[in-house]
Amino acid sequence: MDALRINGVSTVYCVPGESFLPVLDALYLARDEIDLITCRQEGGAAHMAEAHGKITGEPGICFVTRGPGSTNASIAVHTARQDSTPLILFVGQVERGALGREAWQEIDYRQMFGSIAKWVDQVDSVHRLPEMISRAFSVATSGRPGPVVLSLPEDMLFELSDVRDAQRYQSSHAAPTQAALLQVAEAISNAKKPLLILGGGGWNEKATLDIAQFSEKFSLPVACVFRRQDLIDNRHPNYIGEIGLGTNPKLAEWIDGSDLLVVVGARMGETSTNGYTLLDIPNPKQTFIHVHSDPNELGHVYQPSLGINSSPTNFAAAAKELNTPDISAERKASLIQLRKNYLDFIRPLETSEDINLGEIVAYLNKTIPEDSYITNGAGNYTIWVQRFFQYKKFKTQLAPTSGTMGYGLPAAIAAKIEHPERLSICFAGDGCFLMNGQELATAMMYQANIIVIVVNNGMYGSIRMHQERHYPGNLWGSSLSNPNFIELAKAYGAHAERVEKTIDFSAAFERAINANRPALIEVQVSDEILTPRLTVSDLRRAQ
Ligand SMILES: Cc1ncc(C[n+]2csc(CCOP(=O)(O)OP(=O)(O)O)c2C)c(N)n1
Ligand SMILES: [Mg+2]
Repeated sequence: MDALRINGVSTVYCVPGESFLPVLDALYLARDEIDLITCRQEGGAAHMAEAHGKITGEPGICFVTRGPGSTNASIAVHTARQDSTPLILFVGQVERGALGREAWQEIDYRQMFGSIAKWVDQVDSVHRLPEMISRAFSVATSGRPGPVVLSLPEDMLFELSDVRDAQRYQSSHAAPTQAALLQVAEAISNAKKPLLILGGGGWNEKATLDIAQFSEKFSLPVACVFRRQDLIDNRHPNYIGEIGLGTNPKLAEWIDGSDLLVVVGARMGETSTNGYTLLDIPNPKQTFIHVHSDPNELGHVYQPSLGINSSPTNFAAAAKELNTPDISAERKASLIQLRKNYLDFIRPLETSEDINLGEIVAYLNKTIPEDSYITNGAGNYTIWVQRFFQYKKFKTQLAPTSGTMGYGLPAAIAAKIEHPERLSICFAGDGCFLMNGQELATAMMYQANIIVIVVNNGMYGSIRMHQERHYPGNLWGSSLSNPNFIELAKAYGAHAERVEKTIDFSAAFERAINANRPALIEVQVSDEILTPRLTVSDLRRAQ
């Protein structure tokens, strides 16, 4: 507990287990300084800790029990890995004398988490707790941030030791050389159709402002990769859209014809390259400048014309100091056109349906405070959120690049716990919501007054879309029979109501804000609508 305190921890998420009773007792003794949030399922607890890590840049902390506790929590280790989020998962372990016997609930965590965590280890000696916990903080936050798993054998936790505390952790980050920066400046000055692409982890608010300034100086259009749209204020005149699962075709066209891509922080993974089709592998035809905090990421898939090992924060701070070059009138004009394409793209489309999800998202976009959190999980409903919402402040988008369902609710709760004064709005599909719906109890218990918007289409819509494409008419395994979401939410003690017409949303939303407790709004949508521009009938006609 001293090690956690020294490293600045003020909130711990858990589902308790008998395997770490001494830790619970230490948390009891530290209760004035460290809040303990007890959750209903380790997947919820660990995702809350992961969201805490996303928001604060400091490792989220989660304690779970051995065996089943750890397998439940593993989903968030994967999320933290793909999202480059600092997270420390502490797992109770069987006593040292029984290790290797497949004792009750025993798992070898080094093997289990080996390929998804940045570091997994077991604290076999109580004397080494300060050393190993310090290392966990350094590893989770340095370079490309990520998850650490520490296993705690039960008998070790009962031991006593007289050991000095370690100092607060320091994270280390690479920075660009001056020579590399000058090469970047030269490449951008010579380019006719450049694009700055932002993504990845390890950013902070200052870095997002620095990079925006850099883009202004060099008249660079800026795109953000999948679910990293909050790395620049989307109202900024240089922001031209998201490269994700529903990329604006005009943006994709610009990328294809571009002569220079400056990628800062993003890995350019599968979701940001239209399934590895957007850029040529291993040598993109565009001049490809790749700035990444992990040197192993440079040349991992795409061989850069210039690879720069730097954190996004150090790169952004240095890049904004570069001298402003002369920018051609054509380039300035193309930026204006690209921005216009973006603004056209986020205008909600007409629909004859009772609910226009685009209009609902656009309403929130116009009305809620800039620092409100918007969270989501996975499913086709997220396409509307990501397309029609403009993220305005750093880390207001809590959305898993890992594409995990069930993320939005725990993330919204963690955000509300961290910043009770801000609105925290979770979008969930009917499928997504029930992956972690039990955490509504946690929201109630800690008065985390979130607003959940459940987009109910009675199906795992995203899967239905893929089925219709590949096996038209053979719908199998993707329909849902739902509970009454209103009654369900009310049973938890939440405020709840259903919206069936777009026009009724605003009043329902106002009531949810003023409910003074967690609230759920069910938005009933048709199972005919797959995306803002695609219906089931369209697909069938096209077959
Ligand atoms: C944990 C997890 N399980 C399964 C999937 C596969 N999957 C992706 S989207 C989806 C359907 C989501 O349904 P819903 O939340 O209702 O959203 P909709 O697509 O209907 O809008 C499924 C099953 C996933 N991404 N994550
Ligand atoms: Mg659904």
